[in-house]
Amino acid sequence: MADSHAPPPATADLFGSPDEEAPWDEPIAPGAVLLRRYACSRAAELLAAVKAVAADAPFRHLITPGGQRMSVAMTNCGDQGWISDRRGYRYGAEDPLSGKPWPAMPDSLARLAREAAAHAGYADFAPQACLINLYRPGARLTLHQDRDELDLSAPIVSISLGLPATFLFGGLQRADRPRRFPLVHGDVAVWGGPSRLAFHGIAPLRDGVHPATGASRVNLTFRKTR
Ligand SMILES: O=C(O)CCC(=O)C(=O)O
Ligand SMILES: [Mn+2]
Repeated sequence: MADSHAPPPATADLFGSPDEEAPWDEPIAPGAVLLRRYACSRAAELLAAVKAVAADAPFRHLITPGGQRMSVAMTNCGDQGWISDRRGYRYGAEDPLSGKPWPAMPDSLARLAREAAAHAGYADFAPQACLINLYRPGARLTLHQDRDELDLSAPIVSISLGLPATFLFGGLQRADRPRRFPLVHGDVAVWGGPSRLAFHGIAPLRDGVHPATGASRVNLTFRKTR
């Protein structure tokens, strides 16, 4: 073995594998923060949970009220799931594909969302919905507000896994020019308070392959719906 006496890298003990960085916070607006690499150490567990959810409630491309097929494929877990169709955007307790309740939110997901919210200054976040977005290269989410929730006092917690993406984060008016932030595997975005209704989106995903997810990006967005 080469160099068996070399000390382990400084982060090895705390963060599991030597190539994992220690997380750090990057505030981006009042009430909004990027928790850089916050979910890295739990990514494998999160992706296993996503796989189990998708086995029950498969990813599908929803249709917007305007009749467009969304480029991002979606599914949900939790008491409520976000859906879109010709009738509009809304939350519902059942998966319209199966008529059955959405799969329960795995504890690993709920726990991480709650901890991330608390870390960002939002104590006692109890998400009822976890929307899971699957992006393949070219998929995008145009600028929008998350405003289908009845309780806007709770923040949004959004975990990025797999391929990197560009997060567009604007202001409270659609016309406010969004700033662009790279989001990579394990980053968690939390926004609430004065930023709860900020316009945001994801630029078209670029080609690539990630060791954890292959040619895709997985995003988990946690919300208190009512
Ligand atoms: O994929 C992301 O990072 C953002 C997802 C999002 O904004 C949404 O699902 O409403
Ligand atoms: Mn959103």
